[in-house]
Amino acid sequence: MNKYTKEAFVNLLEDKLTRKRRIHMEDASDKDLYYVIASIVKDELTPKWLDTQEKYKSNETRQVYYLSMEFLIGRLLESNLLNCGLLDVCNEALREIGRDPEEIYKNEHDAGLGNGGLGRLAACFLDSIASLNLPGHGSGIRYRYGLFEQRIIHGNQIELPDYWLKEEYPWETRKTDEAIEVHFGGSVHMHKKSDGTLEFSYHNTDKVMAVPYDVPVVGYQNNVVNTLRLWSAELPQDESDFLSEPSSQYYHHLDHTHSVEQISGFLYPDDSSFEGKELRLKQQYFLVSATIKGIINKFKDEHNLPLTSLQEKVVIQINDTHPSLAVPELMRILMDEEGLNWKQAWNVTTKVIAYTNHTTLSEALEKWPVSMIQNLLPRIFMIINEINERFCQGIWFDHPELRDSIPELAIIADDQVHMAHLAIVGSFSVNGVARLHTEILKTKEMKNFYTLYPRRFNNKTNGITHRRWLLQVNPCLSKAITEAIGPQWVKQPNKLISLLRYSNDRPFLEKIDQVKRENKQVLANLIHKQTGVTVDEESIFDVQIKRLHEYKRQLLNIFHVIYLYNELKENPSLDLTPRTFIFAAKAAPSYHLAKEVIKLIHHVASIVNFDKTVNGKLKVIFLENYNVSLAEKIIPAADISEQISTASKEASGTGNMKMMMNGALTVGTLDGANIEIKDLVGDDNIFIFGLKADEVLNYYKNGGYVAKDIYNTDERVRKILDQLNYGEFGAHEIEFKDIFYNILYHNDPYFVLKDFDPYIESHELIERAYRHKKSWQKMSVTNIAYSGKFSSDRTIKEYASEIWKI
Ligand code: 26V
Repeated sequence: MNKYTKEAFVNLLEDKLTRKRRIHMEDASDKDLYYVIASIVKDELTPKWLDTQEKYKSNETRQVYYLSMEFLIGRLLESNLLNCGLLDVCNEALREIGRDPEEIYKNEHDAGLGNGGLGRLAACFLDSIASLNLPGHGSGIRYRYGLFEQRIIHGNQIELPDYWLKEEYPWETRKTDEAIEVHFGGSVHMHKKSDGTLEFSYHNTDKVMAVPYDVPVVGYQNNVVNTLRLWSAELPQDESDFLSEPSSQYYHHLDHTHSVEQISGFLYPDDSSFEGKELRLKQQYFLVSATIKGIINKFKDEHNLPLTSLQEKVVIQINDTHPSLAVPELMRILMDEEGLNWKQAWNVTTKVIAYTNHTTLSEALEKWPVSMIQNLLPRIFMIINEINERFCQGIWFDHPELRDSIPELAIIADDQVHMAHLAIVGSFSVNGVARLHTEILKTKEMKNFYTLYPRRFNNKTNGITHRRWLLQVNPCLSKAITEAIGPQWVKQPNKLISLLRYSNDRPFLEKIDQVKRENKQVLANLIHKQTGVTVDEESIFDVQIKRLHEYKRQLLNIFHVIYLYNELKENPSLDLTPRTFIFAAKAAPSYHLAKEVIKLIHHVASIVNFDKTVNGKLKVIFLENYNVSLAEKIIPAADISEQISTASKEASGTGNMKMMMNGALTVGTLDGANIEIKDLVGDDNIFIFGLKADEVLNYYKNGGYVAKDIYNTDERVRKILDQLNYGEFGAHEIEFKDIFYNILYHNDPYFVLKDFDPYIESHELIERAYRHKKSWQKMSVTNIAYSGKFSSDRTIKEYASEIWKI
């Protein structure tokens, strides 16, 4: 795949710089080079993009549409270069002309169109779908503002707007001629036709244009380029004409005009807690309606088939319930616009739509007020109502044993529409994202639905693209792996298992160790640059990077740090392996306790990092503005991966997989995919601690744990909590009463105190293990070797063969 020599690539750069940017190489800024390289990549991929789409048109197989309110894609230049087979030559060419590739690539603003795991998963899936040469399309929203940019001022999180489109985004192509009209509000008129059937028409709706912007999704060196279609909301042309002609509707329309562009204005930042905001509902319907109309138009264009066979050509995977209005919207189009009857439309819909669940946290479950849906989407509400009626009647007649459960199962109950119920009833597949999570869905959270539809439920353990998260972010480790076992692992990540043969190979282990040290050095430099704190590269880099949430228990981690600090204060000569605790996390803007934890981490850092008595044995670092690009720098340098959620709460986790793949050892609870990591690497290569899921769930059911008992009996815990309560941690008095009260007076809802002791014990084991360099390296290699399972290629193959049938 060596299309260019280094010299040819340098010439190409020179040529493009003069022609496109009218500038000489010597005068080109990093940004000039960024745009020029992006343009070279576009030239490379455009013919492949056209070919791929042409091929999809003519071939007869089913195509998958991945519908998601979030795609957290991060930067694309480096990964597109990699997938096009141009990364090495481009890097060499840049170095040849005295430029640092990294300085160039970082001119791309992260596309932060997602909150965390769910959005990043969607991005990894697109990479795998294209790399596996599967006909798949992503569909999302082109938010003008991505997830907020985080700044920390005196320990407080400040949110700034993320205007990522400020400068030209080179990867998108606007497709004005494929714009689609989406309708909100208005009223529905019903006519009885001569044959007795009903016909529905809509009046006085507010119209919004959904304009697609296509972003290429490049497969790994396989000539495939798929599409991520991001929809932008605009005012329809005739609506703006209307404004020049005042009428009785003038103010209504003026209001509408102002609200239209808000639909694709910003991404909601409150992951894992549901708020019934109307604008969010508008966003969801906007995505769903534009996507499904687009799909139907294409189906009619490309196939000479009746819409009753849509399921032969189309499958729609909905990423959580956020796009679950796909169910009534597809019904609406099939019936009102395409003339199918209910039975036909329902048959098609329930063969086209598949639903992935990503959380069992009750506060995250979407329930929209009936009145809101009724006003905003009157026809959609009628259809949901009918689905609900038929569903409840079906239980009454066909499942008398579940009659008492109808109120819990109903789609509409307590004046709310339960989107998860709608999604389950309206789809042919319901999947969880890790084995434990799926079991909890089947036996607890959605038990009755599982009784109704046992064959619908299935598990698809998450994965991550090893191309970005190993090959791209850790080139030196990748090179060492390839030198040992050959390059096949790149296309078949399961082949990483061959590394087991090297787990006692001195030179290999030393090589791996050296790479880790270099990566730590790079991260140490970044830490120094961003925080002014010097960290010891010989120390254990102990990393927890993820959204800040009580259930993820960053608090448990910082309690461990406070405990170690207290120990050192009491006994400064304590023999402790130096540790660097690295945190990065955004809190939802309205999540008070999460913000208090960020403040606490900063407070602890401000004391520990400058206290001479600890003698550099402890450092606490919080890196602000956690996003994909920052993750790419931290993950290759991690020794310890903190995956310490309250068991049963983390559906899967994917950061756990990324760090494992880069040789970090996990300290974690038996939660989400940690369990599957443990099953592979074995107890000796992971540090598992704490309550198990069933224990946690039993506590919730029966009560039985009293946080105060631990406060009263464990001196270490009491000391920490008192320090927080009385502001006695460190010299300056800062109190953390809300944290104190939440633990003692809300009875520690996430079991931080209950798991404290076993967590400390695990860390003592880690401490001892790290002293035996060779066995640590062996454990590290074992983790890398087994990480192949967590390539999203494996996950996507399972989706493709078991759900999508493509
Ligand atoms: C909910 C909401 C509520 C309203 C506004 C915005 C918003 C955005 C996202 C969510 C759902 C959060 C669910 C989620 O992100 N789940 C995570 O999914 C990962 C991928 O499957 C998984 O690894 C994590 O364990 C799980 O927490």
